[in-house]
Amino acid sequence: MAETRRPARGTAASSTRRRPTLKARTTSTEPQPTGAAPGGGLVSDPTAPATAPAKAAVSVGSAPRDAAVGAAWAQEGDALTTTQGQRVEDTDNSLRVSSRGPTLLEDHHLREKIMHFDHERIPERVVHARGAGAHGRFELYESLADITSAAVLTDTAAVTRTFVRFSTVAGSRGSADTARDVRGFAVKLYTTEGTWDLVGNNIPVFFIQDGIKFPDFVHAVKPEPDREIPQAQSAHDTFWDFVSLQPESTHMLMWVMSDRAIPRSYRTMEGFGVHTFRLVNAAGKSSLVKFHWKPTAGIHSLVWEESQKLGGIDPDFHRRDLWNAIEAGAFPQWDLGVQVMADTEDQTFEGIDLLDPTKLVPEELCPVRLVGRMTLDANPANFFAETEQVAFHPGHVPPGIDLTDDPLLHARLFSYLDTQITRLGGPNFAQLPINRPAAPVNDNLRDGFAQQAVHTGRSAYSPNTIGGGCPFATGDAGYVHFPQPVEGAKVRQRPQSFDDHYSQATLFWNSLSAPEREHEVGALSFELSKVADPAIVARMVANLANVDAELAGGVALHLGLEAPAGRPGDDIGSSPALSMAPQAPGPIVGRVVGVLVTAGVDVAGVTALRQALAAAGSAVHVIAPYGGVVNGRGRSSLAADATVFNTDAVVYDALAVAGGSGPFDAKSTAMLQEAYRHHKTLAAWGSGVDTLVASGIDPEAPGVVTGERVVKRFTDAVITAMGWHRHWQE
Ligand code: HDE
Repeated sequence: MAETRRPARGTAASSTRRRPTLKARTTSTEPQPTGAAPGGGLVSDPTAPATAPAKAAVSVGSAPRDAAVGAAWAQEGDALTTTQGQRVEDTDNSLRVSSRGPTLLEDHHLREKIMHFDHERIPERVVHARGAGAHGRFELYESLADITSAAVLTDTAAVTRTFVRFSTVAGSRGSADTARDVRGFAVKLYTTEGTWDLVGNNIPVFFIQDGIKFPDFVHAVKPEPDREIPQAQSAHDTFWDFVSLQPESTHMLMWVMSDRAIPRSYRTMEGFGVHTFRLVNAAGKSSLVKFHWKPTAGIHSLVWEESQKLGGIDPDFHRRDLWNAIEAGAFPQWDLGVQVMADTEDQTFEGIDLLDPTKLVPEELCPVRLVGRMTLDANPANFFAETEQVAFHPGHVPPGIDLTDDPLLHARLFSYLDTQITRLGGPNFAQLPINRPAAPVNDNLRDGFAQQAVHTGRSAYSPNTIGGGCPFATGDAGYVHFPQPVEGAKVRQRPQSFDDHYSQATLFWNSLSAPEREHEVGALSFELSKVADPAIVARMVANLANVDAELAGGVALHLGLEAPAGRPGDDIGSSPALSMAPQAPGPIVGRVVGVLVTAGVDVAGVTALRQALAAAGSAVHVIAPYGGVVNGRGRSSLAADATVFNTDAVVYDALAVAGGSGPFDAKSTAMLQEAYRHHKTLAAWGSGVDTLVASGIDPEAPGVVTGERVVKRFTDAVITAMGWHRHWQE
């Protein structure tokens, strides 16, 4: 599609009523054929030939940005028009009787412009309202043909287009990215056999075992209904009231109070399908499976103080990070992993009930088999059209992938279709460009609000003869549900195997490193200190005592309470895979280093650092005392990316002090001290080392890199230090 957009014209220019010369149109103004599929299929591509079978607007492997950009008719030609294509004379002055008189109702352009504006917003998602998305591709590198017939998991030559939306759960659309919360990790894979939505989270378990409790849980965590406080936070009475009465939430609480709930970036989060799904192979054999997304950039978090400050300094921190990484070509990547387990009669694995979404399967017991890679390589062209209007559904699965009887999953299967009707204004949301499958569509669904398709033909029913029998159901060539035998009485009961609510909470605690445990205690203490009702706090601390005595004791100490006795399980052991503590320095792709400079800076040193870090996928931002250009020695100079006035330490993964610079102001000193307190990498060369020392930073401390000049040894040391992400050793 030719680009026909131009820069906006200035108000002054347009108010002079100068009539711009219209450029020749680059696309045809002839009415487009509305092709019809045999039997009256949906023709979603207006350029499709009139006789072609129904086609989706996008195809597997097509460039995502092109596929996502709206139809040419929406932005055709250079002239401003009304929705009816009438060219607009003047859009800055409404039609009125004399320049000082009343405005005329007759002004259609005014009424249409205001009417449309009045309705620009749609209801935000009832949960997961705040999010950011990106386009990408999925490439399978190991076929799972032994356990599934799904093309997306067997065809190693295919490139499957994807769209991912990351989100927080509790906050409103405008809330801060860095709030303590679970992150949604929803992936739409536009497979050749229909869309597969893997609608997961960055935490492998959930708060409740049965979906019927979800409205209760969400009402408890959302702002309290009388005062609508607090925004995007679980640190309040109703949340802790609910979860303290619900031992089944304890395992998930351990995750949400851990560093997992304050990720450094969407790019550094794991993703989990949470429920156990089913894979079915060509011979009809079923296996049980848990899906994982493993980030190639490592799993990293913020510290709590950073997360709180960033909420004010940059509420878009995660959204910006994702956008910038993709624009810079540092494409975020995840490997898709599967834990495959036999589909036994009791659907348990090593005593773990696979239908219980509050339980995980430790990777040490069932290794994660990595089979493919997802790369996010394009930002959305339009946030509303794509990120806001994307509609996921955990029941969107292609043949070869099937569901289990997890009672949480089953409630979701109802909810996601239902919620879109309110949010997206009717039942035709699957026709929105971002929601259209790559596979051809030919359904007998008709009409409804915002129907986009011009269906043709007389028969929209099956069976028919008038439409030549089309579209016809394909029998075994279509989606066949796994024929799982089911029997039993109708009851409102959960199996006994769902009853153990503490063992895996203890397993999680046992698996954490010392700093991670400290953060867990700190987070629980912070949250419970915000709870006004002492009975709720006491009940919660008593629950924690069933997880671990040290945990409950630590929290009680912070709150000034007596540590209650509990009954934590012994011999639970640990699962090292649950800890985020790196065992070796990892990649630093997408990280940002702030370099403090003043006049006199060693420009060549900054340039060398920038080049070395760029080669490792990281960016250097020059932080100067003022905007514009900072002069270095001789005739050299540097452009400022930020100023000490408009940025802060929490925005960066590491700070450096450039040689030749100084003296620095008090804010710069405070930034260095804060980065040090947050255990980040600090670097300095030449006279910059003196600045570190004068700021009270020990140049010999772990994670502090110093040198005379920016040479390879220095930049290598910076890259290695950043690869640890934090230096917890005091
Ligand atoms: Fe969701 N969830 N959920 N959820 N969920 C929604 O669907 C719901 C659950 C998850 O970026 C809603 O389209 C119920 C688990 C993500 O657009 C809604 C239950 C997991 C997203 C809904 C759950 C999730 C949603 C709101 C309990 C992890 C954001 C808007 C039975 C496996 C998707 C929408 C996006 C969104 C219902 C539990 C993940 C209301 C009833 C467990 C990532 O339909």
